[in-house]
Amino acid sequence: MAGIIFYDIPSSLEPQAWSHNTWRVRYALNIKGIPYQTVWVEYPDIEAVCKKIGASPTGEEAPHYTLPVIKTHRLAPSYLMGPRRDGLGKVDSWFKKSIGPFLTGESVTFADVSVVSCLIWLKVIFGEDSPEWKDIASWHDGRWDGMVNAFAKYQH
Ligand SMILES: N[C@@H](CCC(=O)N[C@@H](CS)C(=O)NCC(=O)O)C(=O)O
Repeated sequence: MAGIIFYDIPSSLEPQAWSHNTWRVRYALNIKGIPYQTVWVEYPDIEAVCKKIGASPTGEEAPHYTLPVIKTHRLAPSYLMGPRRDGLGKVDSWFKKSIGPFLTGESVTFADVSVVSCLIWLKVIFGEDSPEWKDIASWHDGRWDGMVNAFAKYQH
């Protein structure tokens, strides 16, 4: 299933979408090639649907609920994490051939920087206390958490 649900307002015309506000987002998603699934919401139902999915009102008076709204799914961790673990397994095999703590030995090289940049990215987007980062930190005998920690002094 697409990771994004896009709430749009239907018409009986062809194409079904009509609102310039929602077209702005539909065009943007299509131009970027981002997959999404449209949920059509009749105009009188906009407020109820927004409240149901936890979307914030766009106007403060009343409050006023409007579309477009997009909602992102949390993708199943196995979908995200399996390929990451496999990819890092390959990197782990390179580390195992090294005679030091870093990829090419005792000193940090740009290869380590590339690896740690991906790791810090995952740690930041998932969150330090997230199940996803805790999972990654447990892989390959804790190598990845160790690498991020080894770079802590450069993390500013
Ligand atoms: N600030 C919003 C406004 C969107 C907006 O006004 N959407 C209209 C449809 S074109 C709407 O949902 N109106 C619902 C209502 O007034 O009850 C944006 O630009 O996305």
